[in-house]
Amino acid sequence: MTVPSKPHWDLFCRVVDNFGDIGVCWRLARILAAEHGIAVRLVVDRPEILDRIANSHEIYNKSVCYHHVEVVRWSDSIRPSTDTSVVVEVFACDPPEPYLAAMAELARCPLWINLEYLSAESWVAGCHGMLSRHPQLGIDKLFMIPGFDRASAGLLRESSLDEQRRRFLSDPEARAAMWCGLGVPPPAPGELRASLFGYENPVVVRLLDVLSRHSRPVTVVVPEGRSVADLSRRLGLGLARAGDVWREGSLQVAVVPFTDQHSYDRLLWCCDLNMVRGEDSLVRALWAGRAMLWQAYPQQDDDHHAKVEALLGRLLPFVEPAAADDAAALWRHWNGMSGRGPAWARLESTVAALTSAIDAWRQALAKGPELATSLVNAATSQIQ
Ligand code: TRH
Repeated sequence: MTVPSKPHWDLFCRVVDNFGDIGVCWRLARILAAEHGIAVRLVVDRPEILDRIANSHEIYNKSVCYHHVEVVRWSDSIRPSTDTSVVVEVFACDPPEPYLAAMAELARCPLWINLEYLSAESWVAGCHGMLSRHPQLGIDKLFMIPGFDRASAGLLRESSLDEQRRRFLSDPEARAAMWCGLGVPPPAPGELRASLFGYENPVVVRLLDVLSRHSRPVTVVVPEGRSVADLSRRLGLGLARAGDVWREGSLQVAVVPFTDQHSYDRLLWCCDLNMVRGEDSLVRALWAGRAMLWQAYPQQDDDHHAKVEALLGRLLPFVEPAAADDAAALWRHWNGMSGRGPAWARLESTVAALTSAIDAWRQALAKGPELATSLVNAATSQIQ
């Protein structure tokens, strides 16, 4: 009996900025390999960035394989093999032209997918699943757009995620070990614990000011990175690296190491309020089901405001009506948008309302499409 060979997929990733590009690619690659039995080759222009989120200390001067994903450095000499069945370019990153030309010459041209950025906006329904033809090579590229409903490709989500989260949260020793690894004591009874992963944001200082006068103790845990640098500058402090702590009134701000994706998930699961940004940490905070404040990647001419409005439009139906205005005002203010300022005095009840809302939204989203499965389904229907 011959064992059917694994399907071979190539994923192309350019690290434009930050961790979002590689973060999404790495997560997608792992799910495809682990849950769909696909042999994945991840072609990335800056594989060393993967070290930060994959917790590996490999040197990337040759291809390496971990979690059953082959990681290779982007080069113009890369070619598809006769086994390559799907090519995913992530975020319109333009695979090398010689690669595309070689693809067009194969006896069976692979399915070519452009995986777009996540969006909550309504245009997704009209664009997801569209084809675009390469002007010279005559091969089609299929647009797959992640999103929040069935008219999109859905959201990345490991099939065992809920179970992992449930097991972790019901294991006090595992939680204590996680806090110990981050160098922060576990939350004291009655404490509000928050995580902060953002871009530069003037509102953070105002929030910290409010939290320093909060009715109960608050710890804000900040992974090393842009938020820490921003805080140091704004507060005029030497708050710079993991282990640094700043205290004022009821508030303490603790800088923790930037961890791998799995450890970051666990931090999100354990916090009462998660301040996240971009794309992948937004989705992870949703799956954590705790109160969440999202900072959109700032764009020229405030183009990101429409993204905030679109996401709010999907969140607000889950927020209890009495708290909806406060929640919306807080989210808009956090993103530098005009309008009514947040009701800081009602922060506690806004966070409580957001907790219920995000958890209800999480459950609804879990019934919707899963992104890696959507790509696999697209590949399967092309082969049939
Ligand atoms: O890093 P980001 O700001 O990436 C952004 C967005 O993707 C945005 O859409 C894109 O246009 C821009 O880059 C260029 O935020 P994001 O998407 O949340 O990615 C962060 C990744 O880092 C995510 O996979 C989670 C991971 N992470 C860790 O692994 N460990 C950590 O300690 C933290 C804080 C994050």
